[in-house]
Amino acid sequence: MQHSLFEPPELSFAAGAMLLRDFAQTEETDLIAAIEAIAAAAPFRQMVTPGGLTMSVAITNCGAAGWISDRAGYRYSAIDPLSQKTWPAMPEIFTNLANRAAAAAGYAGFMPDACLINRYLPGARMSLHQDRQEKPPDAPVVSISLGLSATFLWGNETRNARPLRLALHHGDAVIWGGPSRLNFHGIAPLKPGTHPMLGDKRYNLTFRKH
Ligand code: MD3
Ligand code: FE
Repeated sequence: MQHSLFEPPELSFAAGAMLLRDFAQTEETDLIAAIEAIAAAAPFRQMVTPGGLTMSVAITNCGAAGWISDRAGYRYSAIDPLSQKTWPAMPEIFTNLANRAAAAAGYAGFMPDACLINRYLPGARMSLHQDRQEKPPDAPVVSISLGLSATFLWGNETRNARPLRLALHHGDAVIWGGPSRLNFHGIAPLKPGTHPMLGDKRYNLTFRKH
């Protein structure tokens, strides 16, 4: 991805948060192959929110626990509700990438045990929310973007602030920890496009300690 001449490759846009442009770029082929292997065992599916709406983003998980949603609420589960089996194991290249990204942002020793994989097609979005299901709320979250670019919406600790908009491109890593960990955030509706490796898709991996 060609970046603005005026944007540094590392951007600390909020206390405790850091954007690392292109951090995962050299691993793109292996990361995409790993996502596809996970999806072959635990297919992408659109979950229902506690309010009864079907999410536009399709998800799957790998690791000891996966993020799920249904009418009963949002939570982590060791069992995939579709297959009634455990989620696929977290590939070593995932754990290793998340650990290096966290260390580069000042969170040494991060060992994720859950990876949520979001799949966006044109029009899919994620409305402003907080991620508060994780038990150690102090552990950072590492996110990796692949495929089509998206507009990330970054609010503050309340839902009503006008969010900052930040473009996330293929290969970008963002690490969220410390004071920014519980901020509201979301993704604007994905614009149609064609990515050379992923076509009309965007994947986002989020590595967490559940
Ligand atoms: C900030 N995913 O899965 S990643 C999510 O691109 C989620 O699919 C978006 O929000 C996506 O929950 C944004 C960036 C992200 C992920 C988790 C966070 C930002 C975060 C947790 C706390 C603060
Ligand atoms: Fe989130």
